[in-house]
Amino acid sequence: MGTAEPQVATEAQNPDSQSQVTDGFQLVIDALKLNGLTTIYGLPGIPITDLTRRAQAAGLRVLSFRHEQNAGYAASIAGFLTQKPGICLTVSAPGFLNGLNALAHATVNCFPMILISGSSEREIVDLQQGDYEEMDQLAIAKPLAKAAFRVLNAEDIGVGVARAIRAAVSGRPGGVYLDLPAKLFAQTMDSAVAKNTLIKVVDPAPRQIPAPEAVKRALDLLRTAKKPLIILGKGAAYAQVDSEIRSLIEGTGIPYLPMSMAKGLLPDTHEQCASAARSYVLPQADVVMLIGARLNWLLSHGKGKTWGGKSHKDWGGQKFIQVDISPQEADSNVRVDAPVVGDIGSCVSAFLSEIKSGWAKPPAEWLSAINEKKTANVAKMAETLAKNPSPMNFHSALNVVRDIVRANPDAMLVNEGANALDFTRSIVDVYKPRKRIDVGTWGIMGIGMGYCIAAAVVTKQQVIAIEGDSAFGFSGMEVETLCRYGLPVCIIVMNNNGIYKGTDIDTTGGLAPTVFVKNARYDKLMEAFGGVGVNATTPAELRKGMEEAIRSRKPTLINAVIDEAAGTESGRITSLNPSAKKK
Ligand code: ADP
Ligand code: TZD
Ligand code: MG
Repeated sequence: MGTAEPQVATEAQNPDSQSQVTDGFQLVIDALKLNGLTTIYGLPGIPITDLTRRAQAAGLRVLSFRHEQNAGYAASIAGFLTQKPGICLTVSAPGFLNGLNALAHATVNCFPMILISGSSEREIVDLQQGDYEEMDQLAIAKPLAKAAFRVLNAEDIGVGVARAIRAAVSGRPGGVYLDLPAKLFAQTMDSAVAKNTLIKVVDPAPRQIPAPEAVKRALDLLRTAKKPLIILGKGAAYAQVDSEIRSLIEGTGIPYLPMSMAKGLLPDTHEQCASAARSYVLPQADVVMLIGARLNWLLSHGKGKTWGGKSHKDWGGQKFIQVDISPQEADSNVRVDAPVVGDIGSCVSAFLSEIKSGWAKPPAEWLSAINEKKTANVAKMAETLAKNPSPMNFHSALNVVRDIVRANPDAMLVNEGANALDFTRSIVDVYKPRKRIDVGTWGIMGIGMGYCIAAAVVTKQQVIAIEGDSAFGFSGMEVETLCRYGLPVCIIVMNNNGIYKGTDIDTTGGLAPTVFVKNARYDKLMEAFGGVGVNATTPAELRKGMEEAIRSRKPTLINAVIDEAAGTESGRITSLNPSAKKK
């Protein structure tokens, strides 16, 4: 934009100079670096353009996006993958608002993230005198963030960053907003004095040890179970105590269900994995231990027919044990008989030291009943997957993806859409922890390319993204970013010509709101920026395209042409759709 950027003391511009003076820009960079926060997902402009340049010059990795929402989603998932707050950097008002969706998403999903936005002059904003990009950003961020702070003076930058870090990662993680007004960046300070104001946060996410009596109560209850079940949620994946969780599952012999992003915590092919018998184990189980999973809509609120209740509001007969860092989570939907409050690492370790002295495996009838259901369902699915219809459908395409993921278990799997999400979740097995990242608690569309970029940057592994054609559209322009940074991302657009399917007809003769241009070629978008585009109309073409993408590690987009009639409205959650319910 045409307005002059804030002037910075020239001596401070070169971070390597022997200058006695530093400035706000430099202090923000120093505070982040001091705390090991070395990647910024952002989009430059007033007043943070120089912050992005100087951060890069100071050795931080600055990834510049095409839209702040995607930078924000990238930061949020980087937080999930690393247990350090992902940093998203935006300009004021509109850039801030574009980033805000991701901040709310981080808070809702319990991902640590810090949204840092430049803002306009307080004096003008507060008198509402019409400043450039005027907005009271702090007030707007507050209800959507776990915490929100503003720093007015350079000497407070250290404290501001430290508070933001602690708020993001301690207890239940979440999104934190840090407001940095334009005037702050140009403020100068004596370097030595300034250095003293910075804080390297000690123990930002302290362990929270569960009370011994809570541990005992939980295990006593679990011991009484005839049909025990463990549910692993994304909190369990976040905690990064994979071998302890595996020991708990294997040591007790209890069947388990992974929530979507907990898939792979143990390989989905594990003999105790009950995913293929989900609709059998939920209503049948008598004692359920939730580890880092909430009884929200994704688990039908712990009641209703899913859980063996007579009607949709009736409770089943289950008793619940809930392991969670938030002391407020228990009883949020149904009664929790044994809450265990603490960090998952400490809680699982406490369980392990108790069960070391002996644990009776669950009754054989329970295990064999589950196995019977599993075997039948797996056989039914194998039959469906083996078909090769023309045009290709979700199953025949995902059969290929399933093979490729099995052969590349270290690859990151990003997934969004409705049918494209639900079918992928149930068909494509995940073999290692934190390899599957998806739409999360809100079932949000638009996380795709931001997640791909962060996943590639954080893990350096191949990324495979399975995207509905609608879902892809929310962040599609970031294919330029993928190409610019040369990231090893292979996107498969499951192109069924629309939202849920491409066959909807508008009875007034116009276009149905759910349909898109027929036979669109999303692969050409990738070619526009020098990446590889592939149009796949058969499973064989899809397989060839994916194998080549993984071999070359080039940004690749495969337009997978899917039968436009193959999907169902709202995928698996049709019952939540008001009009469909009426029918
Ligand atoms: P899912 O969608 O996979 O079921 P949720 O997002 O609903 O998972 O639940 C995650 C839960 O994990 C949250 O209630 C959160 O408080 C909890 N959590 C996150 N990190 C930890 C941790 N380190 N220790 C204990 N609980 C955690
Ligand atoms: N907007 C946002 C941000 N999130 C949403 N979840 C929606 C809108 C509503 N929505 C869904 O819940 S899924 C979906 C939308 C628009 C897209 C489904 O179409 P798709 O997938 O092409 O991505 P399928 O394979 O055609 O079902
Ligand atoms: Mg679609």
